[in-house]
Amino acid sequence: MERTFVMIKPDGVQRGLVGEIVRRFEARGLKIVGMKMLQMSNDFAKKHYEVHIGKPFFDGLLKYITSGPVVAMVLEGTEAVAAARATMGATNPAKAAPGTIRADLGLEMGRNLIHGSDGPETAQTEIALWFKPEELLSYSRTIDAWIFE
Ligand code: IDP
Ligand code: MG
Repeated sequence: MERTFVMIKPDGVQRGLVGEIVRRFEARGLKIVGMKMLQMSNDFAKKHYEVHIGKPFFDGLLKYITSGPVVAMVLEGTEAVAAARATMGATNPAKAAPGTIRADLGLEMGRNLIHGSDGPETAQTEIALWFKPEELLSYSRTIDAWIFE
């Protein structure tokens, strides 16, 4: 089983879309193994988005991501990283495939509602940045046999 990191951005919280977004991951079968709400500091946001420092959109991204509370979670399941990215849709909501979170709920790149790790290695780094080991739970659900073969 793979784990990935997903975060509902401030626009998702402000627009009352936390339930709608979490619902889509749960409906797909992904298991929530960690979840918390917080407002990112500038320093923490720079750590999270370190790879984007210096890019033209970075200042706007920093302002956006620190502008209000976010909901962070770790999801577990078969190919969780790729599955979560597919459920989120492309970075630009205007070009994302219909049926994805970004296409169905958003329009612009700088208000694209959700972050998700882009690969298994990034997922491990981001999970370690956001969660202490004791904040992640291993448990089984009675429905697991109907989701995992
Ligand atoms: P991702 O979130 O799909 O992995 P990244 O390229 O890692 O996309 O970019 C991180 C975030 O930075 C995006 O989700 C988006 O919010 C923001 N971003 C990226 N490119 C642009 C841009 O050209 N304009 C405005 N915001 C951008
Ligand atoms: Mg990214």
